[in-house]
Amino acid sequence: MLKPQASATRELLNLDGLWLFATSDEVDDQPWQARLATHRQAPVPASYNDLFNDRAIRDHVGDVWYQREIHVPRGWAGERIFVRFDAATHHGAVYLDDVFVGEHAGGYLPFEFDVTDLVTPGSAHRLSVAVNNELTRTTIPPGKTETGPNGKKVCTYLHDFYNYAGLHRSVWLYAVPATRVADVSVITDRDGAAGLVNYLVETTGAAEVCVRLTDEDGQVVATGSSKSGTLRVESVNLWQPGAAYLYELTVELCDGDELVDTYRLNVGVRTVEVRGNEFLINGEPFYFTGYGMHEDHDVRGKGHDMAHLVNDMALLKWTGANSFRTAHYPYAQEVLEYADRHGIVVIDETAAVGVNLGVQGGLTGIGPEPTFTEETFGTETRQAHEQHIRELIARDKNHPCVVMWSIANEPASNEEGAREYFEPLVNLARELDPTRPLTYTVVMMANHENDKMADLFDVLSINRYWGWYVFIDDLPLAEAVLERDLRGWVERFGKPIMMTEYGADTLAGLHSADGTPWSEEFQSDIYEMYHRVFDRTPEFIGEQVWNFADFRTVPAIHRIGAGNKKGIFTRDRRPKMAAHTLRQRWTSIGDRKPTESTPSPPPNPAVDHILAAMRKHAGG
Ligand code: GCB
Repeated sequence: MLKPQASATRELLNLDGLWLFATSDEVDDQPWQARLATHRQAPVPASYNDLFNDRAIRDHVGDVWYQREIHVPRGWAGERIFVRFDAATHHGAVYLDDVFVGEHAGGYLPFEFDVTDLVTPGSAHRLSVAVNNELTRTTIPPGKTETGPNGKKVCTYLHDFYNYAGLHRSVWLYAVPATRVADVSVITDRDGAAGLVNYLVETTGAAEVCVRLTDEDGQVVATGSSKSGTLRVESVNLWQPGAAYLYELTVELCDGDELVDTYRLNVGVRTVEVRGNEFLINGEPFYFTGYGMHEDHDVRGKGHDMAHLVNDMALLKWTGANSFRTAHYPYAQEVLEYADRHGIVVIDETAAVGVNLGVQGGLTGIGPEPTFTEETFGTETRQAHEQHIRELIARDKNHPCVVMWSIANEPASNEEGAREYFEPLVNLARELDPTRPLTYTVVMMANHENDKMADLFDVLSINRYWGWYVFIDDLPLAEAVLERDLRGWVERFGKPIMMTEYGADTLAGLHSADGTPWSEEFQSDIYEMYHRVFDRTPEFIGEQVWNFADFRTVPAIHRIGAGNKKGIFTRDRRPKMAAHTLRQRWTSIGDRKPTESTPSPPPNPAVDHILAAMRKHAGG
C-alpha cells in the first residue's frame, strides 16, 4: 500500500488538527447524521485517554466519535479522491455526510477509501469516524470485552501496556489520477560492487511505465522502461547500519508525451541473510544493540509526534544503539522512514501480543485456559492475524531499515496447538516476503524443551527476566540459569540467537549502595550480569533491552504510577544510570568477539532442579 504523497500529478491535504469529539455515551445512535452534539475537541493525532482529566473518557470502552468538516478543492474535479487514516486504534468506521463509507479492523495500520462518488470538488462535507477500542478473542491484539454489573463495558487484555485509543496518526484527503501507480515493490541485491534493484510497478489502467533511479546528488544512475525489471547500479553505495544511503526511484506513467502519474520511493540497496549462526547485512555479520520500544508519551499517549520521534532516535543513537524492535505493534510509517534515512536497523513486529492465556494464569494465580482452541484463540483469531500480516508487509516491504519480521510477541509456543496456529502464518509471511528472516519473541514459560515451533523460524529471539520476576534476590543464580537456558536453545536449534527483552523495573532517583531491586544500581548490575553471559555465547547476534523508556500500563500493584519502569530513560526521557552502562558497552562493542566459548556451563544441580520445576509448571 503506497503512502500518499504530493507530486506533479498528486495532491495531498492533511486533516490533522482539532476535531469534535464525544464518547458513545454522550451522543445519540446515529451521530454522523448531524454536527456532533458537543463543543469538546480532541487533537489528531493523539490518544484521547489522557487529554481531558476525565476518567469517564479515559476508561471509556466502546465507540468514540471524531468529526470535522472537510473542504474538497474545486481543482480536484476529474480526479480520484481518497480519504486515508494512518491508524484508528483499534477499529475505525468512517462516514461522509450521511453515508457509511467503510470500516477497518486493526489499530496500527493504515486504511483508505475511494470517496470520489461521495464528494463534490469545491464543496464542504462532514467527515465522521467512530473509533472503537474493544479487544476480543478475534482482534489482534486479542483481549476480552464484557459488560460489567453497572452496564458499562470493560476491556481486559493480555499485555501490560495501556490500551490507548483514538486517531493516533495522521488523516489525509488526497487526489490521484484515474490511471495511476497503484503499488511499487522493490527487492535489492548485490552483484560484486554493483547493486541490483528489482522492481515491480502495479498500475490502475494501461500506461507506459518509465522508472529512473537517482543518487543522493540527484544524478540518474539507472533507468527502466517496463513495469518490472532490474536496475543495475555500478559501484553502488550500500544502505548500511549506521551509514544509510538512499537512492530515489521515480516511477512515471506516460501516455505518449503526457505525464499521467508520478510517484517517488526511497530505496536502500542492501541484503539480509541468515547463515548458520549469523545474521548478515550486506554479507557482514551484524550484532543488534538497542531496544524494545513503545509509542508512548505523556499526554498524547500513542499519538505520533515528529519531535518525539527525532528526540527518541537521538537518544537511541547517543547510547550507541544500532537498532530497535517495534514492540508490540507496527509503528507510524514516519518512524521507519526516519530509520531508513539514519541507518537504524528495525525488527518490525505485528500487533500479535498476548496470544498466550498462560501468561494470564501466571499473573492472576487462576489456572490458565489453553490458548489454542476454537473457543479461545482459533481459526478466527488466526485469520485476523493473517490479515494483519498481509497489511503489515504491504505497508513496510520497501523499507531498507526493516531486516526481520517478528510475527508475535511471547505467544504460547510451549502449548499444544502452537505449531498448528503458527505454521500457516509463517508460510504466509514467507510467501509475501521471501527476503526477510522471521522470528517471534519467546516467553519465559517456553524453553528449549517444550517449545513447539522455533524450528519454523530463522532467528531465536528470547525474552527473559531471570533476576527480576524470578530470582530477584540471587543474581549469581539468575546468571547460571540464564546461561543454561540460552545454551539449551543454541544446542537444540542451531540458529542465531538474540535477546529481545531483559531488564528490571527501576525508579529513577532511587539509589542503593548494595544494589537493592528498583534502584538504578540494580538495573545496571542486572545488565552487566546478562552481558557477561552473552559474551560467553558465541552464537549470540544481539541484545535489545526492555525498554527504551518507562511507559504507561494498566494499573497494577507492581506498576508504580501505572507505569512499567524498566525504561533506560524515564517517560520524559531523562537517562537512568543504566543508560551510561549501556552507552559504555555499545559505543565500544565494535566487532563483538565473545571472550570465550563455554559449550556447556558446568553442571549445577540447583539450576537443573529449578528448570525442571519450571518446565513442569509450563506443561512441558
Ligand atoms: C514481557 C512483555 C512486555 C512487558 C515485560 C515486562 O515479557 O513482552 O510487554 O512489558 O514483559 O516488563 O513485564
